[in-house]
Amino acid sequence: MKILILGMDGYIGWSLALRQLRLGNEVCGVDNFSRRKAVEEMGSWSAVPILPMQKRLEILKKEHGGKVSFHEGDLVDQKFTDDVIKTFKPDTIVHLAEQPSAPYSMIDQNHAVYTQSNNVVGTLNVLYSQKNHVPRAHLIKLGTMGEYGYGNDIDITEGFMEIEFRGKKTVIPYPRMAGSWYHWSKVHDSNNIMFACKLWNLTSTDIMQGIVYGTRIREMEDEPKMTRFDFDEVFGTVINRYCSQAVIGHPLTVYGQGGQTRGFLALEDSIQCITILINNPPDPGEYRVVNQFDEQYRVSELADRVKRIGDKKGLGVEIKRVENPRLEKEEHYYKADHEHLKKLGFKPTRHIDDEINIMLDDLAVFKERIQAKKDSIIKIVRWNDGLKQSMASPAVSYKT
Ligand code: USQ
Repeated sequence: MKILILGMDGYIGWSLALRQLRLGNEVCGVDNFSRRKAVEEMGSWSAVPILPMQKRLEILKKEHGGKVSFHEGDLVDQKFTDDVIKTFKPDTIVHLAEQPSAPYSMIDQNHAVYTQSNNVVGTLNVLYSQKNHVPRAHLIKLGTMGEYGYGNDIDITEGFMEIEFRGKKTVIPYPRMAGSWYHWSKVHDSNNIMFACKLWNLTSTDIMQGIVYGTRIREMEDEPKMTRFDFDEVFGTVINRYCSQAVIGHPLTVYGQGGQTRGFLALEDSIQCITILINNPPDPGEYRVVNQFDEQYRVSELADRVKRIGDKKGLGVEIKRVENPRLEKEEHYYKADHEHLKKLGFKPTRHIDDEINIMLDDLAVFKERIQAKKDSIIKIVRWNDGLKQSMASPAVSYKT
């Protein structure tokens, strides 16, 4: 199978490329290296050192020869996107190439506009090129559980819900109530993809993915094959941050009351899910939505788990409640369906405690790198006030 991975240099993109090549598929990657530049803009770097793409490709080519190729470029550039899709003619397009950080999108107007134009325009270009050159391909697009929002008083379904209104029944998209400019960009993408499928009979799976954590998947036995791992306030996600903080003796930063509940999934299982979706496309012309997470936890409970496991390793972990810079509910109802992937064969392989254990050991090796950029752990991007420290334009230039 020919698989186009948009965003191949990223946390999930690189991991997915390793897995698909091992499975014998042909992989073409695309990236504009915006993640590397934006993390640098935040005064940080990946805790796990990652090689430049040219070196990463040399490693892959040694093992997989001509089955891997790569193009540097930006999906916002219509001609670039069109040329890649027209030339490679993928069976499956996995689109991970977006600005993925909620705090980054809340820094100021420039970062909000960059996030939404980059994400929405890039996806629109992919949809047009899919229609023009590979209308029978399967587009797998990374959305987020955050599209539904976290203040719902009712259960969350997978994409759609049946309602009864004034005596009549119908099926409608589940209401989206996102909580950042970033999360809204994913909602706008979902609407555009749903419309494109209807308009042009395209086939797509929109993944509502929870928070992914972990340092490695089984293909990453050697250090040069490991994926990036962010721990700064803006690009690091909660468990990954807690583990990085634990290894350098920084208190774990629980925002507010810590009752924020989210769905979580280990990196290994995220890659398993995307692989299942690649192998099981929906019917031609279908727009399918799957909720992709395994278990749900409160962020304070996660801190307790990291402390318990870290303390057994002699880390003496401290937990600190810090003022929540975000506008979000700190205690809320949360019950979301996640049955589609299980029906397709997904079986979680990782327990969170085992994974935290592995992460703490892996990160201990790179303790000095985390220590060197420890100022990036707390920058304080306030949802209603942005980042006080003056910021220039986003590190990656954007065209409108
Ligand atoms: N949080 C803390 N302490 C920290 C960092 C975060 O308590 O040091 C809390 C936040 O307040 C929030 C929760 O942890 O309530 C999750 O924050 P996060 O930074 O781990 O995740 P989030 O901003 O929601 O975004 C991440 C990814 C994004 C993905 C999303 C999935 O960056 O790409 O879409 O997770 S989800 O959260 O399900 O929407």
